[in-house]
Amino acid sequence: MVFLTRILHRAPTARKRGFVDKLRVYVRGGSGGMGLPKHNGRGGDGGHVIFVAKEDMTLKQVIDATPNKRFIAGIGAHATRRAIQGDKGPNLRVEVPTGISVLTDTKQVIGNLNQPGDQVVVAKGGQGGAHWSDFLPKKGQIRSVTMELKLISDIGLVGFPNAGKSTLLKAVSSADPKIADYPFTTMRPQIGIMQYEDLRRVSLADLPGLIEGAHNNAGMGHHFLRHVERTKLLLFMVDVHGFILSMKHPHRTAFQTVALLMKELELYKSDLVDKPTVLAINKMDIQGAEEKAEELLYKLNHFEDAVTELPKDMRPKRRVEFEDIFQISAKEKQGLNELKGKVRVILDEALEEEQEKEKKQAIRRIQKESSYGKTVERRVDII
Ligand SMILES: Nc1nc2c(ncn2[C@@H]2O[C@H](COP(=O)(O)OP(=O)(O)OP(=O)(O)O)[C@@H](O)[C@H]2O)c(=O)[nH]1
Ligand SMILES: [Mg+2]
Repeated sequence: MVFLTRILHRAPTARKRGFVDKLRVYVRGGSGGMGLPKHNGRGGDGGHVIFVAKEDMTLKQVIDATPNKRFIAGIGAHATRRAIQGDKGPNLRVEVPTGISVLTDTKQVIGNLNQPGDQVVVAKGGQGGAHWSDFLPKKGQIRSVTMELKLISDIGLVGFPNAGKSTLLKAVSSADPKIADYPFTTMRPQIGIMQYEDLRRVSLADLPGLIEGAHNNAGMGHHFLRHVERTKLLLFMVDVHGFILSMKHPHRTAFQTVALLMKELELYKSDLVDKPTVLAINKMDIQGAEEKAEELLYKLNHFEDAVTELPKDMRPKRRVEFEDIFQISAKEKQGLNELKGKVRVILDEALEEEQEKEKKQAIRRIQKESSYGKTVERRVDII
């Protein structure tokens, strides 16, 4: 009962609080200071607005710190008789989350802040007045910029709530996500890095749980699937014992949750179904897991028949073909080395394919350019 009370208490809160992954703000560089004609004095330059990436920060915290979403840097000091050169206006340094792109309203990228400490000037300060400007200062740059959180990770974890996604992330990386025995514990995506012995690093994104009807905004909604669009591999994760959201909802077996995940993916963007995908069957340490895992594997092998358990509109049109299936216990760290190893092989193969494709494209480009070069030469000859 405690469990259910917590679910019912928790789910709506999760939905209400939401997650900000895009934020448009006003930024203005400081104006320059006035020059002083009589003494050939120069006004100080205005300060810049600078975004600085900070670890573990959210866009929500940016809004909380500055609810009016206006960032204005300091103005340069006027030149005076005592200070012929006016002081520069102070820069305004704004802490923003790591992993954002900063874009103009015309979608031009001003900068990508990928590492903590990365910084970008988003609005330049105006120059101070000097003889070349008739001692009149320039205004600072004014614009609206959008911060867009983009998760670029190699692997995206997709699963129902409580499947153990965050437990897996914690077990294989140094990330420290919140883990709890109620659904929707993870409210926003989080990335962890798996490091291999040869120092190869693979990133893994833990996403909030999906449930049936997610495309209709059930649970945390579809929103987060945006972040798996660019991943190279999807890792489906299921609790071998299935899932139940509350007493009002039907219990879904592991097979049904897998089929429902496929359906939600398909409804979000049908080509996601073609992404390389592996399946991790979790919680194999709990009694009775073996038989349930066997049943799941059997049903996956007889997918067309088994999927008729679900109402027609919940059946995926096309099934996801898993590259590999693992039986693990994220909590007891069983089967994780094998999972890590195979996942890497798949990723390395995908990388090789990508490089091969890029190489071919580059060769084609060079061939095109060189044939263009010849034409130009010939034309020159004629002239
Ligand atoms: N017995 C057992 N329990 C597990 C295992 N993996 C996770 N759990 C437990 O299952 C519960 C849910 O784990 P989480 O890692 O928070 O699940 P999640 O998929 O991230 O859930 P959401 O963030 O709500 O989507 C926790 O109580 C975990 O301790 C496992 O392999 N075995
Ligand atoms: Mg979680």
